[in-house]
Amino acid sequence: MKEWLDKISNADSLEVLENLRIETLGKKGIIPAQFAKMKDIPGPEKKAFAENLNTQKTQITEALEAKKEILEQQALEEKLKEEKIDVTKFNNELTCGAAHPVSLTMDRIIQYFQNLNFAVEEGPLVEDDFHNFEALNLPKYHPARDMQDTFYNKDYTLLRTHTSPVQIRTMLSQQTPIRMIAPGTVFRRDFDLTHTPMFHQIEALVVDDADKISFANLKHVLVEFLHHMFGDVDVRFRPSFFPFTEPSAEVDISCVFCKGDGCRVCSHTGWLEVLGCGVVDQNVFKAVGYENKSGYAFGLGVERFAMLIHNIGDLRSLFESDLRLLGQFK
Ligand code: 2U9
Repeated sequence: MKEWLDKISNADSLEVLENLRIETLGKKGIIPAQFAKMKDIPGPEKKAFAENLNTQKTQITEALEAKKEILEQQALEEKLKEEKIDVTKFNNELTCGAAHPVSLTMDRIIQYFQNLNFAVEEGPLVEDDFHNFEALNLPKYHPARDMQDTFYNKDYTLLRTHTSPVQIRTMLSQQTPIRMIAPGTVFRRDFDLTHTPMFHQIEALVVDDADKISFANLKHVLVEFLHHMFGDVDVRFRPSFFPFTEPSAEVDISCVFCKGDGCRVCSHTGWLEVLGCGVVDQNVFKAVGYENKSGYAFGLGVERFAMLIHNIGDLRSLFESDLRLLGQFK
């Protein structure tokens, strides 16, 4: 017995130890062989024999386990020594990070409107029905509230589908005049070539006493803004519909790729749709308790702006963290 315990204690590798385990406790090992002899032991001596055997088995098992732990620890230490990293070594090829094109575009737009004295407001990503829909003249039956478009939580909260609830919160907590933008992340249940379930919007809201704010003010601000972002482009306003604005318009610029001649990007129309806008619907003011006010609002998708400014063809490439794309924006 002592001979086996010595062998275990002197084992110098996990492999040697495993062989010793097989020779002692394994199916054909010495301990099971002793147990097999039990049937030949005379009755009165059986108990003492079995007890002695169990003691031996326990001793060997404990010795094997203890040695295994020591050898594994040694193996780990050797591995760590081999894999040691010399942090003092200088890497001449260290690369530098760069801001993401969506962040760059977002910052540029925010900067532009801050220079025009617009305040930057923020709000929660998890919203409720009132701030995201009801107050924006989106009644219960409106298709934009479909389960298809909105991520609902179990407790009837939802992930905001636009940044408009920020404007609602601002109007509920502040007096006119209001001149603000709401940049931020929004969520919609949409995933295909041109949609991702998370994207970024910047919306703007200007409110003052009735008749002080008109569509003409909106038009001027947007034409100046689009020239700042895209250079010498043509701008056109097309009548449209949004529940929260009346009248409403969608705004196109002449295609930045073909200069209006028609190409694949603009579907051979010569025009690119870049934002939506309108005069704030009176129902929205009613919902926040504003009386005798007028205002304008507009909204844009930051990813779309980033793609047009930086000539990025595939929306999904903005979300793939591929350094070959991101490295171009240093
Ligand atoms: C309040 C009142 C009015 C915000 C507006 C749009 C038109 C619009 C889209 C552009 C691309 C969303 O990211 S997108 O898909 N937005 O067309 N947004 S008017 O109007 C508001 C907002 C808040 C209180």
